[in-house]
Amino acid sequence: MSNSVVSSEYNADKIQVLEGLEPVRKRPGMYIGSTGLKGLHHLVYEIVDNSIDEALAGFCDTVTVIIKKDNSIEVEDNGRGMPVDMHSKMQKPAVEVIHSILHAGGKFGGGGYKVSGGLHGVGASVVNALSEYLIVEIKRNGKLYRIEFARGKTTKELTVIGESDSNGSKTIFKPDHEIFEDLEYNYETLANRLREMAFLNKGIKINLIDERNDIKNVYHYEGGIKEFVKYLNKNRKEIHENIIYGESEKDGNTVEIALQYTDAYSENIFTFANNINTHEGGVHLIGFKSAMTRAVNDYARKNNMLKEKDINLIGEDVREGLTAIISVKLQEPQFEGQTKTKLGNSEIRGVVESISNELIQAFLEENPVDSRVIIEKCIRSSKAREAARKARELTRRKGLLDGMTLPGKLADCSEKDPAKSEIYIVEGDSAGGSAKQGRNRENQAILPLRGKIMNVEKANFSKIFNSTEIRAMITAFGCGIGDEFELNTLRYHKIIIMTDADVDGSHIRTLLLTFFFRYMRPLIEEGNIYIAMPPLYKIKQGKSIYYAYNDIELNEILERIGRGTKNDIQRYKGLGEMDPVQLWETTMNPEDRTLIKVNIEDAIEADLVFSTLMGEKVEPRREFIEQNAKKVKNLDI
Ligand code: 28G
Repeated sequence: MSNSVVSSEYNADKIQVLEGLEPVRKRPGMYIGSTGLKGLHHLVYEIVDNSIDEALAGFCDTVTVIIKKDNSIEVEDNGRGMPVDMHSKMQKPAVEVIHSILHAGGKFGGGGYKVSGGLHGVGASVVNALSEYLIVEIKRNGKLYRIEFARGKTTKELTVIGESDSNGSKTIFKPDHEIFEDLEYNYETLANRLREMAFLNKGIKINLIDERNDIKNVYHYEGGIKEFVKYLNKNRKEIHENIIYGESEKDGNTVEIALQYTDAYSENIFTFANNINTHEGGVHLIGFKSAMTRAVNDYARKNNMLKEKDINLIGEDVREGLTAIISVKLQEPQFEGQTKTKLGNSEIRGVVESISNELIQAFLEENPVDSRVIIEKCIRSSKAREAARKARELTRRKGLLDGMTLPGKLADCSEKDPAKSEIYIVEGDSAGGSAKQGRNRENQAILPLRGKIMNVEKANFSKIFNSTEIRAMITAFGCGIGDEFELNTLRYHKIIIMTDADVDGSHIRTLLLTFFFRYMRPLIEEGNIYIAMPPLYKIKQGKSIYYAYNDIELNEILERIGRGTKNDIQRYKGLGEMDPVQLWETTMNPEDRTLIKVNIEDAIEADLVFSTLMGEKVEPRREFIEQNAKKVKNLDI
């Protein structure tokens, strides 16, 4: 059970007895979120969390995760070994109780606490319930013990099978095909989470081994989140050398921060509570932000870089180009928000604020060279923002940027209900023309974009805001941008990117996704962004016309209709080559079109990809493209 209070002085009798495992098999989604790939991977995190807890308690330093050939998983740690003593009420060994009772060791046990944990924090019993088999081996008391389960039921009682001169726990489980649709583990998914775990829990060594194809990785960071910031900035230009880092404890809550400025324009702050990525932010983020603004202003004034007449730097100025990790570990985290990833503990806000303020202040005092560069950067951001505001006011007075005026190029739809409306963002005027003619004008709006949109990784907010193409999107979508983004006023629930199926098209798509990711992220998080799939080939045989969306389909069609000289195969170079009717039939008609929903599972990976592909440094981009030649094709889908 993650995030729950448990006894530190272990005593088998203290385990809370709630219920058997039938409810888990009946409604697996309730316990692991889904029975799709996400849920499948979640099983591993639950088991690993238990090893991490043992490490955080100070009894273990190495965890090894093995993906076996048959997609079963082995997790091993060198902790104390799970307890094997008899639970007096249950008349079962503790390890059996841990694996066969839901909420065992749960909330009301008293004593110590558990820090690590997945969002759904469900523990070994849930993994056991959802596994075709699960085997536990324990090295403890000089002995080697073993117990076996199948679908949550004990199949071999705990027995001593040998001797051992070390301690530790090992669990092997095979997810149940009766529960999970897909049993194939994804190495990258596990690697990303385990790497993150290693960053967030400094000193713990996590080995990941894939026996399906002999891939191995070791994640071990003595520097913890300081190294996390270094990793996130590897494709950016740092503007000062030393990473601001510190850790402090108050009333049993620990706060750890690491930050560094780069020459980028966006801010990149990732927050965690008890090792869980708090995507929706919360009190720790708010506390950190106000500490940051205060510490930077105080230092700038004290050192006369801000004069008496100057007004204070605002939060935005102070966070431009900032990469930061905020990690808090608390006794009883309260998770709120739509996806339960917003930290709610109000008492923590002040704790994070005062600890952050102290740490940042101390760094600035002790590192005058870094400090000067940082303050100068913040003042530059402030000046640029002020200039942008003046420019905006000027244009507003000229009536160019009336919030209500929709862009001239937009062909709007007549439907007013956003839930029934969609907008196609189309590359180029000629394709835009075809789309306007071919569309269903009732609920499909068309916004043609001229040329490439601005690379938002290389421009500041005011420049971005002044781009015609970007302004057209802001007004058409109706929900603002950046900190003031408001999803509720979105005018179309589907925003569909329709670009040519060539290199330029894919570049424009990446530019658009980078913009949405940096400045309109809720659109991606809420699943409002889609990619249209225009066909690659048109095959004509007599009067019949077929469309193929990839080479495999082309071959299938040719097999079906028979290859021959009477086939006329056309490879589309761009959307412009299709007439309005063809565009409608192949790409826009909701009855038979294919749309790919853009979802960003992992904002940290996405950040790395976007900063590599769109950022200033050339070398990492070249390396990335060489290493991921295959992935780049689909990276943005
Ligand atoms: C191999 C797969 C994943 C684990 C331990 C060690 C203890 C333990 C685990 O206690 C009761 C107490 C603390 C959760 C504790 C051993 C005290 C004394 C332990 C693991 C519940 C269970 N001796 N190592 N559980 N508590 N490793 N690795 O699961 O909090 S689970």
